[in-house]
Amino acid sequence: AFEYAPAPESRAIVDIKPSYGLFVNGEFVESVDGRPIKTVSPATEEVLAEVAAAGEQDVDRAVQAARRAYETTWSKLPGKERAKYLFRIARIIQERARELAVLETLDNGKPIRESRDVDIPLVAAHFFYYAGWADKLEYAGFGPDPRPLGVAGQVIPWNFPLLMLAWKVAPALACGNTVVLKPAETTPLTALRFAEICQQADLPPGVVNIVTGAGETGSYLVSHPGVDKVAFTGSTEVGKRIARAVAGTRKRLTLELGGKAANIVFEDAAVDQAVEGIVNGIFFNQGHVCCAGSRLLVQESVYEEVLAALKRRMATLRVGDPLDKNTDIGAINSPQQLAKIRALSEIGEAEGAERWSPPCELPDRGYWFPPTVFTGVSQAHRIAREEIFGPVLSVLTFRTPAEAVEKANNTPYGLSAGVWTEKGSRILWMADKLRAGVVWANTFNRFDPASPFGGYKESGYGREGGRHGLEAYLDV
Ligand code: TXE
Repeated sequence: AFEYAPAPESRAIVDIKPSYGLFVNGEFVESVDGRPIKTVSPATEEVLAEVAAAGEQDVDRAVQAARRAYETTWSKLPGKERAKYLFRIARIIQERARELAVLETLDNGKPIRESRDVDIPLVAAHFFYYAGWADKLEYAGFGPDPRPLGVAGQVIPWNFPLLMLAWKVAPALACGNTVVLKPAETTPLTALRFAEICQQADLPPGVVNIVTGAGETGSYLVSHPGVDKVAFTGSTEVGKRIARAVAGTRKRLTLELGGKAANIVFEDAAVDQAVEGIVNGIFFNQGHVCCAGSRLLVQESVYEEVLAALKRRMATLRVGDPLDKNTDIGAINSPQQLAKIRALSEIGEAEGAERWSPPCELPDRGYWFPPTVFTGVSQAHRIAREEIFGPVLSVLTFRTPAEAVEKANNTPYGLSAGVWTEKGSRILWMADKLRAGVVWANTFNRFDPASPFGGYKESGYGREGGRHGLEAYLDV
């Protein structure tokens, strides 16, 4: 088998300052009423930098800067002018892709292969895609004269830090809105680097503002009366809290929340291909993926065969240094997330499911969890119902397509699902019955900026990506 040269991507190619301020009105500024917090490399526990946890006054300054930029420049620019800036940002992201990939891997813990081949290329693709829409909004089918909403307050999680920024910032700017974005407290560094990219692209001051910090900063932002639209990706619990905070105001809201996706393998599926999809579905990005295929539903007649092949494949996965190009599974993003994964796994055992991981040596420092599969899982088990958000797969079985649908839909979530079968008619039948925003067939975790993404039920509302992603940022 072909192997990459094991030379790790050097962190020397990224210059990380010891501390960062907030990005307000086109400049890095000191926090007025915040406090310093540290961001740590989850693979080594090394402190990477100190950033500010922005206070209420900091957030207010950022929202005011965004409002001024909205009223004086950005909403007045013709779409083709906004497009020029977005194309410029997209090109700079491509030029600085290596640096961004290494920085993302350092701050988040994800394998360099993923940040290099998935995250950063998709970030650039989103800016290119929405740059293309900026001068064509009247053709988007929303009516002749769509208008921007104003100032967007955007709160994002730590699992795809720069990609979630792109999903939110690119459509907002394309439509003529300005932005105040809060990255997650454990992964602020690529958002701050994006601020530098905005400067490099000569984006008018105040069009993009970045306020770092934790939940408190996020709650100042979403409750600020100067914010016209709130966009959130994160836990269902915080999503509900934000929905309550926004209720009774003029603010528009889109929410992209948790998931508990079923990856459904029928007896006529190509087993090797399905196993690749199962592995990708749950071990990609350490399973820190809202649409992860965390429940495997296998047709009873092929259960033994699929499980044996899955275990053989899991035994080849390499866990370790995220900067090593051979690594498949990197570090768990934070001690809190590791504790949650451990706790739910212990609950899985206590409830009677059988736990298996291939032998694998985990590094001494940092936060790690081995690829893990639970068999003998019933629908009542917590590991079959709750989002674990880690490299942990729960396996259930079914006999008929109807039973597969019933089990797949038996969750409060509805973000994604996967179907593995050689039968085209069955794919269409399943896609029709599954209550999930995305249904993948004979593949998993495929993303494209042209394709809308979002949930049913408690996975949230609104769509990001594609033409539908524009809707969240326009009045029609
Ligand atoms: O999420 P939070 P956490 C799920 C996953 C994970 C769990 C907890 O199951 O184990 O959530 O992760 C900001 N007002 N997902 O605690 O708290 C916070 O600072 C405004 C699924 O990290 O939801 C961060 O920027 N903002 C998910 C962002 O919300 C608040 C991705 C997400 O953090 C806030 C992440 C408040 N009151 C976790 N409290 C997905 N759908 O992809 C926190 N924040």
